Amino acid sequence: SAANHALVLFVLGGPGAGKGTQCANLVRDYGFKHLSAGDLLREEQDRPGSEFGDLIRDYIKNGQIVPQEVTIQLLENAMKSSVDKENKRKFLIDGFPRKMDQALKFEEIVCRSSFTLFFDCPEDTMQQRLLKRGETSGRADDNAESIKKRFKTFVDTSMPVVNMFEEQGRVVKIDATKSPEEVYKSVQEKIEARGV
Ligand code: UP5
Ligand code: MG
Repeated sequence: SAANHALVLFVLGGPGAGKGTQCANLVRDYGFKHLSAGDLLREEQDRPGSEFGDLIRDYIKNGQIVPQEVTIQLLENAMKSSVDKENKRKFLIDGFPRKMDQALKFEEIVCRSSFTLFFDCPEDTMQQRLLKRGETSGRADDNAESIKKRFKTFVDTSMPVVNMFEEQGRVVKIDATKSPEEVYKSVQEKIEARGV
């Protein structure tokens, strides 16, 4: 499969915790391929002729998790293309899996992750970041109402996934409240201690 000999790290954390920001640093310094599930869904939503456009738009606006079949297929395609076209097999899977069924299915049919980088951040900090970004991002879910729903989904649906990986000893937890530079320093120390 696309994932033969692949290295996969999951990158999780609440909305606005800084997943995308830190993934960009890791791409620059460690040669990872960054695959954001949210970015892939937004691309698919806007792709002319997509049969999933309206469905994705609706789920994202309401902070709900798009059915796993759609997201896993997008991730598999992107991984295959990365291997075939760029010969890149080290993946940061950002913002996924955020529901138990996705976690189990992905690890069963695509690839087991080495560990999950978990960005830990309180809601008030994340909310400030997202509202600020919402002034310019154009993201349909960067408004107070959607943010509230995203937080609820994160607590109810995504934290159980993080807790499962934690019980398996497969979580690297990062304090995501400090400056981006300080957060990244801690990321580097902790992943290098894990042999990355
Ligand atoms: N910022 C970042 N780090 C900072 C720091 N240390 N100090 C101060 N500011 C910091 O950062 C957010 C903002 O904060 C930016 O302005 C940044 O400059 C600043 P970012 O790095 O973008 O944070 P990130 O955690 O990536 O936030 P994002 O909004 O992307 O998180 P979400 O998890 O909510 O969004 P995602 O795109 O992953 O998912 C969106 C939706 O897609 C979901 O709600 C869901 O509906 C759907 N989805 C699925 O259905 N299934 C999936 O598998 C994935 C997504
Ligand atoms: Mg992001």
